[in-house]
Amino acid sequence: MKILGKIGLSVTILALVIGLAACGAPENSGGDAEKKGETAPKKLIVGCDTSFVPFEFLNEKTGEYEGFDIDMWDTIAKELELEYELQPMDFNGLIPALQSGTIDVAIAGMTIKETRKEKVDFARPYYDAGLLVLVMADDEEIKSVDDLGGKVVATKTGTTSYDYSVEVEGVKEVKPFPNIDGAYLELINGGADAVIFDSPNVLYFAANKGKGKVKPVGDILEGQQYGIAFPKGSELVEDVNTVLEGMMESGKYAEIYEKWFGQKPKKLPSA
Ligand code: ASN
Repeated sequence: MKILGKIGLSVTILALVIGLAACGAPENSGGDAEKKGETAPKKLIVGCDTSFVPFEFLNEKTGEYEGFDIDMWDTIAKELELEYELQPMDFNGLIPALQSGTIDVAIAGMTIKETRKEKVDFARPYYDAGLLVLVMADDEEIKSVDDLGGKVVATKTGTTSYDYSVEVEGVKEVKPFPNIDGAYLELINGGADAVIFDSPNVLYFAANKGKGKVKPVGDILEGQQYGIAFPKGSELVEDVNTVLEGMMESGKYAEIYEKWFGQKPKKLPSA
């Protein structure tokens, strides 16, 4: 009996040891799965433009991208506990990249329009904009879009400004550039008489890098709204809409807006 008792005890200890080892096993295999990326949270790839002041641009001192769009997305991602990585690219490449799944989100001051809605899904509008004509500071001839007859207009490829420019009556030539900085340079170097582009970008450029060299003329043309774009059917749209609404109610939106545009928004973009 005594011997049996001892054996019984040893068996119990052995069972305990095996049991403990077994308890550790799922943790180990979980670790392996994580290494294979099975349980690790997916890092979203967020496409943005390479240069679209003050929405997204490279801060040459820090080597980091910054701007209104960058702050907007960072706030949304933090709220939704999403990990992400920025992927700056030519504006024209963003929609194809969403369609092919190379990127998961695009935030690039992208105007919501019907033809784009056929290819991607947009969250609710987050910014109200329009278009503006920019000319040289000493230009006495072009006072508005009505004076562009016989003139050369530079703008950015694949944008609403390109679509608009080719429809302006009498324009001699529309020169598209993959990046708006190229269009501004063309104007300053005398290769174009005007630039037509998004009003916040034109105003920012005229007040900063282009100060004293260029001036915006005429009224703001064609009201537009910017939206964050996702691949068709993305489940993120609803969550992002909820966060956007919350940011507009809480004042966080107005705070980010004021940081980049120097004043609180006159009105919030309507959904
Ligand atoms: N808002 C314009 C567009 O979506 C231009 C841009 O560069 N974002 O076409």
